[in-house]
Amino acid sequence: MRERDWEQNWKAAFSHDLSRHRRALAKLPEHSAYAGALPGEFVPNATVVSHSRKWAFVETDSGWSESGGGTADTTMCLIDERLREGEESLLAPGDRVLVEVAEGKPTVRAVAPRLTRLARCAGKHDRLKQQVIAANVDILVIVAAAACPPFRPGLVDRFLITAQQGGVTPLLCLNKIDLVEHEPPEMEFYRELDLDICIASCETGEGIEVLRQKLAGKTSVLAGHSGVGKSSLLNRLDPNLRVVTRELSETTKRGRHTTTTSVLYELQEGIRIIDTPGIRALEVWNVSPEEVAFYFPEIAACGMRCKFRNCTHIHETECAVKQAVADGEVSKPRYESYKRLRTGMELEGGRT
Ligand SMILES: Nc1nc2c(ncn2[C@@H]2O[C@H](COP(=O)(O)OP(=O)(O)OP(=O)(O)O)[C@@H](O)[C@H]2O)c(=O)[nH]1
Ligand SMILES: [Mg+2]
Ligand SMILES: [Zn+2]
Repeated sequence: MRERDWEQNWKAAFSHDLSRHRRALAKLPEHSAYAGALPGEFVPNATVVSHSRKWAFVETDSGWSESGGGTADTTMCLIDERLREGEESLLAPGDRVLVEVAEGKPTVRAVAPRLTRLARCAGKHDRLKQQVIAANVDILVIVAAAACPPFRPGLVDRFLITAQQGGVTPLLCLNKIDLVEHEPPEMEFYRELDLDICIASCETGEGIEVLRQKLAGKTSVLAGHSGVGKSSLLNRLDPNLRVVTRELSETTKRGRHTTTTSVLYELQEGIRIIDTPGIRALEVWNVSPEEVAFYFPEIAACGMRCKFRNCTHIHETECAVKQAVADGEVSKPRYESYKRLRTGMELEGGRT
């Protein structure tokens, strides 16, 4: 694929054909060293739509005139190679950046501090502490399927904590409601939490208008397992988008990881929404046992009264938390969600 084609087909290159995308990157010219110093203070003038290691697609603010390649509203930029990753990813869709033309090429030369983020904490061996999937978003739409793939409350719980950590308001979207007669029973727990819920079907269109209203005028990010219908929801919200979607695998009954890179889309009614790749079943996702305690302060407080200082509040017979749940002092849904997170982590090798 030539650079020019890639410029024109960047959405395709970014969103569904990773190998083609990699080949395209391999053929792109190397960075040319740019002499000017990186700015200390700056006013951002563009928003990252999608990016690779060397290149970023940005949407420039109105008034920015020196746009180079790309379509009318997006510009393909080099990323100044002197920008260094800190503890978090250097760029994520939604990041506000400063674009300047250097040697005739639009170049990302600075990244503004993030107001909010959707991030996954890296595993022990990863280079970055936080892999940021989306930046500066208002709402995290946790997409789960009522069936196919099966509803997984553990993942919803993790995302609820992730939202809290990143300063983002969560919204639970239960999709594929057309496939079941009754909601999964665990939904009862979520209804008792102070949480916005949207029941939807991309098949029948149920709930799409409600979702549209909740997202109007906001920047949001879709997250969830592969195959739950994140990209399908986008297409329902705006049929002009034609984001690539794929059926579940016949053999594994799982999603096929169709979306491979996070991309920011701009829809009507001021809806800005970032589609993300579905997360893999055992991906490390953000929560250490200490954090669990931190995000369940009422459970942590109660746990001070437990007989054992390292009480997990799960297997122990004499446990103040379990007693408090029985007495209705600690909410049962909260405790269930705590338990799912703790046991889920133990299954994944007891990370501490
Ligand atoms: N019956 C039914 N099928 C749906 C619904 N929403 C999505 N699907 C189907 O589910 C499959 C997966 O949908 P995608 O939109 O590709 O899922 P995704 O979450 O974007 O998956 P990844 O990109 O792999 O993370 C497709 O075959 C969709 O047609 C729904 O509400 N009802
Ligand atoms: Mg997708
Ligand atoms: Zn206990």
